Parts: sequence; structure tokens; C-alpha cells
Amino acid sequence: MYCIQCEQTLVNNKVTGCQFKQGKCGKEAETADLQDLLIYMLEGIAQYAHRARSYGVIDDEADRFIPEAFFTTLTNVNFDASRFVKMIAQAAVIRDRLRTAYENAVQGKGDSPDMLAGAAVFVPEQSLEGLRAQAVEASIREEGVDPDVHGLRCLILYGLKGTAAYCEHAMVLGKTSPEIFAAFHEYLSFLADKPDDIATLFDVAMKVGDLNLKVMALLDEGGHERFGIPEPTVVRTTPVKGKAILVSGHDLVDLEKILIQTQGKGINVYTHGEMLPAHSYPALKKYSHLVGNYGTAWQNQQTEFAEFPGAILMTSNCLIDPNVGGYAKRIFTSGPVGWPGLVHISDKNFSPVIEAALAEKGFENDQVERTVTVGFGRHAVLGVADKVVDAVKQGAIKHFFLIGGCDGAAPGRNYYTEFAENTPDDTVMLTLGCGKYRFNQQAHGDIGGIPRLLDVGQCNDSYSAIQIAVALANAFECEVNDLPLTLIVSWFEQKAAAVLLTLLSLGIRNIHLGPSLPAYLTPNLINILVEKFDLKPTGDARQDIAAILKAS
Ligand code: SF4
Ligand code: SF3
Repeated sequence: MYCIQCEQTLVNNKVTGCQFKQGKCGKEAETADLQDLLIYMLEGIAQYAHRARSYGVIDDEADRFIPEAFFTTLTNVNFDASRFVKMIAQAAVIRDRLRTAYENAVQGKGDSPDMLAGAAVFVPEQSLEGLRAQAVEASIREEGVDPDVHGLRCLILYGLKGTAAYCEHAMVLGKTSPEIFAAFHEYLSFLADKPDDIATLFDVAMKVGDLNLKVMALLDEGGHERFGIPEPTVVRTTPVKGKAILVSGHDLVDLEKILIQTQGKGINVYTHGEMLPAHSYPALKKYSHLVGNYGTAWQNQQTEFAEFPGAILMTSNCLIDPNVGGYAKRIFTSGPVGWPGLVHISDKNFSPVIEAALAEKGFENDQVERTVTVGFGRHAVLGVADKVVDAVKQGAIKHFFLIGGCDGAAPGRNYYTEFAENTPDDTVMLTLGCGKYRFNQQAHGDIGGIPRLLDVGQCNDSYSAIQIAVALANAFECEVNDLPLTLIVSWFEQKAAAVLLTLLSLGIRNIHLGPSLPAYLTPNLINILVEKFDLKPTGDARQDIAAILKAS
């Protein structure tokens, strides 16, 4: 195995990248190899889909399969080797069908089809053993490749992975676009050609950022159409007496299904991790048995899930080993998620989750009520834009910080807590993603009625944060880079890589990125990003705040 896609990848003085029996996330070498093969097959599909599209050949299954399958390979999503064996076989069927359709269409026009090699003609074995023996051909690590080229290929691949995850979330909400599918095919096909020109690779990386912006706009639209516009909402963060189901991950549709299917059953539903912003949507908060949020970010789940006296549903990232906390029998997976031995629900019939919740004892007492407030998406924030603009003009608000992104287990992540705690009282913080749990339960006060901490939502809501920045820039008649706004981004997995590429593709400068920089970016590539975008690694929180405010 060789996997270098996330922030916690193995880095020591001998090696860079997880490459032994198991990755740091718990992914077995076998699963990592199968994921590489699946991505290789996706490249093969894309090679034909990209070419076939120009001849008017569209394969709906191929269009949808690419983001769906891609999502399963993100960090902390799917650890189940058997699911990958099936997806690789399905990919081969789709690719070969497209190949035939492409060749027929080309010949029908009297042209000659491109004779493709590599992923386009790779024949995967059917057995697990056979596939593992083939994995080396599909690895992103290749002998003799320039490290900068390797780094940029990784950046594009991981950016595409994150984009695919957001695309799958949008598809679940019924939102798709031919233009987006075509772009996936084009950029995956580009990777399949093993590009090595640095300038072109950079250019495509920026195009992936632009693609992700379009995908996130679609996702934003889908969420609003289905669940309404998020509104500021006080959410209980302590349990109430009764049977309980905990829903984690990002998939609001699965949460809605659980809420519908548990109506009248005497089960309370809690959100976990990235599901917290669900409480702000009118079509979800209307359910009185959606009682609150439980726990914190994903890396604490082995303790929090072990203590949760009910059933748990994991709808997307981030899942970690459920056997450690002894709750494997009462945790279930849906969508792209998988873990060997766990019950996976693929038809949205969550009866097994409900039965497991009823069999557990539930919370025996109400705990003392504590709350957080969520729901400051762009509509809520821009609804008070006049007030915000006045507060800036009168000097009551000196600066905005967007402190957003992932959480994780690295010790350096205390940076984000320290940063939030040390921002001056005349500054406002916007946040999104699961990184917010580092500071969302502290009291941050308000400025003339405007809360100093505004929770924009999930990482899926990055589009909303971008729109807030754009609207503020319009109000002040300046560019986003000229606003008194600094982005403090915490990354962990590939969704964050996609959002970072989006921000860079929009020309946003001076992003502070931590807790460490991606291990696949070489010093050369980092220098380019620093020169071009003034990208900064996070340092000491107090010193960073002082430097930002001095420069603004
Ligand atoms: Fe290592 Fe991260 Fe890959 Fe897991 S996802 S194997 S921790 S780089
Ligand atoms: Fe978190 Fe996994 Fe990235 Fe959606 S749940 S932000 S890490």
C-alpha cells in the first residue's frame, strides 16, 4: 500500500506516506490496494467517457458511478475490502460498455477511435488475491517520477476526491449537472495520461477548484430546496431521558429518513459531528424527537459512541474502528461508508437501526441543559448585512476570521482552540466543518447583538461562507482579498483539499493552513503556493493573530 492523502499520513525520517500493513487511520493494506485499483478503473472509465461525450454518447450509470465510487476512497469512509472487489468488477463492466459505445460512435462517423492503453484496457482479476497482485500498476507512487509532478498529481487526485464526495451529496439531493460529470471525466482522463508538465498540472489543479465551487453551489441549492433555508437555532448538547439514535456524517437525507421512520416510536434522535447543522433546517428541526447534539468531532467517537446508550448511524466520513469501543453491534453504515462486519443499509430502510436502539437502555436521566447556536448560513448572516457593515464602519468590528475545516487527533490542533480563545472582542469568527468543536462550546459574546461566533454549517456549506465573503466585498466595494477577513483553515481529508483548491482558484490569498501542510506537497510546490497565494502555515496562535491584525 501507499497512501498519502490525509493529514495524519505517516511521516518520519525514513518514509513519507502510509505504506506498511495498515494506514494510521486503520485502513488495511489490502483495502488501500483495492482503493487504488478502483481509482485506476475510474480513470479507465473517464478515458472513454471523456472521448465518447464529444460524439454525443452519454452513459448515465458511468456519470453517477464515478463520484459515488470515488467517495468510498476518502479517508475514514470505507474500510470494507469486499465492497471494493464488487465496485472494481462493476467499474470494468461500465468501462467496457463505454468503450464499445465510443468505438461504435467514432466508426459510425467514419473516424478512427483513439487506441488507449493503461487504465483503459486494464483487466482486473476477480479474486481478492488476484487484484492485490495487480495493485502496483494502479499505485499513485511510480518509480522515477519527479516529486513535484507526483505532488501535483496527488493534489489533483485528492481535490477530485473531495469534489466527488460533495457531488455525491448533491446527487443524493437530486442535483446533477452534465457539465460537472464531463469535467470529472476530463480531469480523470488527464491524470490517466500521466501528465508531467508542472504548469499544466497547476492549471488543472485550479480547474478542479473551480469544478468544486460549481459542485458546492449545486449542493447548496439542493439542501435549501429540500430542507429550507438554515436559520439561527439553539441546539441542546446534553442528553434527555429515553431511547436514542445518534446520526453522524454529512448526509441530511439519511437523517430525515431516520426522523420519519422513528416518528411515534419513543426514540430520541441526536446529531453527531458534522450532522450538527441539521438542527437549523426548517424541514428537519420540525421533528420534536430531534432532541439535540451529542459528542464532539469524529476523532473522539471511540469514547463517545461507547458511552452512547443507543444505536448509531454513520452516513459519511469520518468512521474509525468500531471494535475498539465495543459498539460494533449497534453502529450501522449507509451510503459510501463501510467497515467489515458492520450492517450496511443501502435501501434507506433503517429498521435495523431502530431495532438496535429499542434494544439498548437509552439515557436513564435528563442531564443539565447546555446549548450551542447554529444556523448562520449566508441568508442569516446577509440578512443582517447592514448591521454588520455599520459595525465595521463604526469600528465596532475590526476584523473577521473564518476558522473552518476539519478536526483531527494531531496535538497541533489546539492551535484552533487557542486562536478562537484569543481573538479580540472586537472581531467576529465564522466557522464551518467539524473543526468548530475545538471552540464552539465556549462563550464568545456578541457585538451589538451580532454573535461573535457564527456557525455557517458543515464543511459542505463552504459555498455559503464564500458567498458571505463575496457579499461583504460587494458591500464595501472592494475585493475579497481587501476585506478585513482572514481564513484560518484546518485540513484533514480530501474534502478540505477540494475546498482549499476552490479558495485558491478564486484567487483568495493569505490563507493560514494547518495543523501541517500536506505531505504530498514538496518544498518547491509550497514555495510556489506561498509566492502565488501568500499561503501561510499556521504557527503560534497569539503571534498569528497579532500579525494578522497588525497587517490589516
Ligand atoms: Fe494513511 Fe491517511 Fe491514507 Fe489512512 S487515509 S492510509 S492515515 S494517508
Ligand atoms: Fe470533519 Fe471528517 Fe473534514 Fe466535514 S467529519 S470536516 S474531518
